[in-house]
Amino acid sequence: MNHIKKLAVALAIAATPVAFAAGSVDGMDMKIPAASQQSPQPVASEIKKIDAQAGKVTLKHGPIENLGKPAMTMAFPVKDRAFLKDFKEGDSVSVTFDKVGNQPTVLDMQRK
Ligand SMILES: [Cu+2]
Repeated sequence: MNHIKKLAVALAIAATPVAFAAGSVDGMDMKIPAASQQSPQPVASEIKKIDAQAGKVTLKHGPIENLGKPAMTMAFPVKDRAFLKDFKEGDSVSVTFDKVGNQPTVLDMQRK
């Protein structure tokens, strides 16, 4: 009777580290890609055209990693069109992009 109890305890101890290790590896794999995709990073861009009335700016932009977009020249809506008056065509800027209502949008723009 007594040696059966000892065997059960030994099996429980042997099984525990295996389950623990498998769980912590899964947790690490899940967290890294989710964190790197979500935070917008400033993107080096050049202002090609400003349409203050429409609240749009045409930018030659570098890769936008948080939106998964390659470098190209295209028009974006701006979140706050009032700040467009501080810029002119040809300015080199750092631009923060994110999706607003599923549309890539300029959140912030700083002259370099
Ligand atoms: Cu683009």
